[in-house]
Amino acid sequence: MTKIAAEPFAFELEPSALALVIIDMQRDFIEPGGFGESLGNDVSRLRAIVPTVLRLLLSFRARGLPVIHTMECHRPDLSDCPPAKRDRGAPRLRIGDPGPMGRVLISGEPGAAILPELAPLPGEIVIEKPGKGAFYATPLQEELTRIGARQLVFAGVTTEVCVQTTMREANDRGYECLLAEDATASYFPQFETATLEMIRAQGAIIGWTATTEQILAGLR
Ligand code: C5J
Repeated sequence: MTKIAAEPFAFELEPSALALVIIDMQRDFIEPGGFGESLGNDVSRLRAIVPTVLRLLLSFRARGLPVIHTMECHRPDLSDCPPAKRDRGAPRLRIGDPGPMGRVLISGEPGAAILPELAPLPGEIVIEKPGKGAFYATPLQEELTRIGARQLVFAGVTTEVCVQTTMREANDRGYECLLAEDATASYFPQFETATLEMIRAQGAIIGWTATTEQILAGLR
């Protein structure tokens, strides 16, 4: 059994059951002018992980391993966006409002798209999700069952919101979850650090963490 040097202890790899899940690497969260910036966030921390996420993505593709991309977005009529989500706070732009990259977080709009350098290839699974977690109101569970995935490597943004929510949901469903520490980011460095710590605390209560280098060394 191959092992990945991970925290809090080695992750025992089952390559035939492995998939990469890249969470919400969308223009609206990562590019200036998008939804993330309109909420008052500095998007540069998120932008900085793009080369590392790309490295992970290309490595999985090169090994023929499955890749799943998620996107947080809503239907154009907002029928899947609870008013409690859209109306909260006083952002400059709300979900569905017209912005510099089209309507904010609406499926099919330029801002909701995944960054071009990380764009899904034909055949890769793309999950559009209305919530923070990627299992809620999506076919993710069915897709993972279809491809036989039981171990999930996670990357993407933001660490403490959509990445952590999805990892927790996956952990409850029995998946072994490994977060690529340097291929995830938060607008808030302290939340990123705290999330990594809480995931691996108490004997990997949610899952494992490892660097991209450690993960790729385990895949060799
Ligand atoms: C947020 C996400 N932060 N993808 N979405 O609203 O984490």
